[in-house]
Amino acid sequence: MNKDRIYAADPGDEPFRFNEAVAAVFPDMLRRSIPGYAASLEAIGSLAARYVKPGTQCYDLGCSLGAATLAMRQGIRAPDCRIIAIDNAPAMIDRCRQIIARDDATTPDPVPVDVILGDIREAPLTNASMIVMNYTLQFLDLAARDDLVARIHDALVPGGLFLLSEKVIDENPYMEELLVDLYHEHKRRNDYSQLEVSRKRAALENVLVPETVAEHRARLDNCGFEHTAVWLRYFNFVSIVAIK
Ligand code: GEK
Repeated sequence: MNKDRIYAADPGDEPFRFNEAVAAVFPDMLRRSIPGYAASLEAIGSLAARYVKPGTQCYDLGCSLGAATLAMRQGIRAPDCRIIAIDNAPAMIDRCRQIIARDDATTPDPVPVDVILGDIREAPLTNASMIVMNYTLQFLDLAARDDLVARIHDALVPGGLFLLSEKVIDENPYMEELLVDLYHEHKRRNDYSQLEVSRKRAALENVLVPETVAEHRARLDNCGFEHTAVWLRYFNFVSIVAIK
């Protein structure tokens, strides 16, 4: 695994982008930067085994290198399913296609996967029993979020599942400061320098826009999801499961 040293160098005013340099170190970046990331993938596999229904589609929106797609593929027990993995970063999609092709070659009777270069704000969604957005909604402009989550709800069959993982902000400024501080300490333990942590933070400003857990839950409720629960929280990173 290539080590993420992107912010060891000064990026100047350049905002964070999902380019080739990021794609090349991405597995290491997520493992060291997102507390709970491995747990999110494990749960995606378990939930796929329970919720994916025969003859339906699964979507991985903002798939990057396809880690959640592979977790769904390993979990799915139902026949005649298809996974559609979408990302708008060419560097991610090129590598994702290679990773899925390698998995195709080693998995007996693999669930078919379509890897699509495209914007999830415009992607058609239909006949889905499971839709995953693992740390991706946070990168969309706020105005587009309601519409996409409403379309996700509409695309799900009854009893279908939406898994939403996000970085969040706490409504209590004292707690927000504490959680950010603990998170930065966690990154320091994972071998990011203080300078790397602060440069990445600055580069993500206005690129990753977090909301509160209450805002996420209200959006899911407004879109008509029957049941929602936060099943994972680790500092300011959460994962929510919502059932139609
Ligand atoms: C994982 N889910 O490993 N349309 C399509 N893709 C987008 C858009 C958009 N409008 N905006 C951002 N992305 C993955 C990790 S990473 C999370 C997801 C992170 C894509 C972007 O190109 C990137 O690949 C992904 O969303 C977010 O489980 O880097 O913190």
